[in-house]
Amino acid sequence: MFNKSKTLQLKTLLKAKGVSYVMEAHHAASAILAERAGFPAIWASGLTLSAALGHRDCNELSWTEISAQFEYMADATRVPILVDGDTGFGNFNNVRMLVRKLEKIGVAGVCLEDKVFPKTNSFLPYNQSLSSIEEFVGKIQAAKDTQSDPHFCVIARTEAFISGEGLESALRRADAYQKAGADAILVHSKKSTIDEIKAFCDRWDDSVPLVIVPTKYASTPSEVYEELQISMVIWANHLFRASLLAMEKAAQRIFQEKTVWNLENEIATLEKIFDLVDEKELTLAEKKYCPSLQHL
Ligand code: SPV
Ligand code: MG
Repeated sequence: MFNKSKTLQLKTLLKAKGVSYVMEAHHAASAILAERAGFPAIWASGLTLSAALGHRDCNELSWTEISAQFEYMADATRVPILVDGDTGFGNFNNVRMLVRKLEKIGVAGVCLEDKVFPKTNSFLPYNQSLSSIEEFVGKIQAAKDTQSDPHFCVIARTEAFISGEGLESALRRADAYQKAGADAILVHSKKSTIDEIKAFCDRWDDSVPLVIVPTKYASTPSEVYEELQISMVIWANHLFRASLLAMEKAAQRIFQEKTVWNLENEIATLEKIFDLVDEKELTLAEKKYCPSLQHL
């Protein structure tokens, strides 16, 4: 798998029969853990990446600031990174700049959503206006025309259900986006059941693969994704949520108990940190390239 370029790896996953499961990461460490767990691709989530930097998911951070984070993630892993590109951080011209930058830093694909800039996280009950189909089609075309690697993936995400526009609008938008060149359609829903997604799948013509984000309808059994012939399922925020709770508990306990000793067996060892950043590799390289270095 790893002799394929990252862009081709992502495209292959999108086109493959069966469901691929993709895990969220918000920095290099979480990306490495997702890869080591076996996930074949990583979702660079706008929500968790912003939150990890102390910001809201409404484009408070600039695209250059978060691109720096994407680059750390791409450098640290061999599986493809699919970037949550929000609305493209502006108009079609910002989309072009974004795609150029993402290709340069080794990102395999971008997902663009049809909201207006600045966007608001889909699970907040306000500011969910959509851009016109015409404007978003222009952004998809601009992204596809800009990419230099033919395998770089542009996924068009419709927020028609999120905004309340409903099924007909979702289908109309998705159709226009795939005709504009999108490699896949992400259809999002904030319902606690998969009903909206199922209704969409029943009418979708399968012209391009479908991607979903079952954060709110997380109780859906995975067989249902297979039945609906979903191509990619994104677990969009779960590593961040897991770490948030673990860190909160540790901070509270250490503060209350005035010692770290009681936690020693419940937190990662130092060896685990050294392993995360592959200290062993450097030791071997030192022996090869700098044998005079003293090793205790
Ligand atoms: C993200 O992870 O930032 C997403 C998915 O875009 S959601 O939070 O569901 O909008
Ligand atoms: Mg997002």
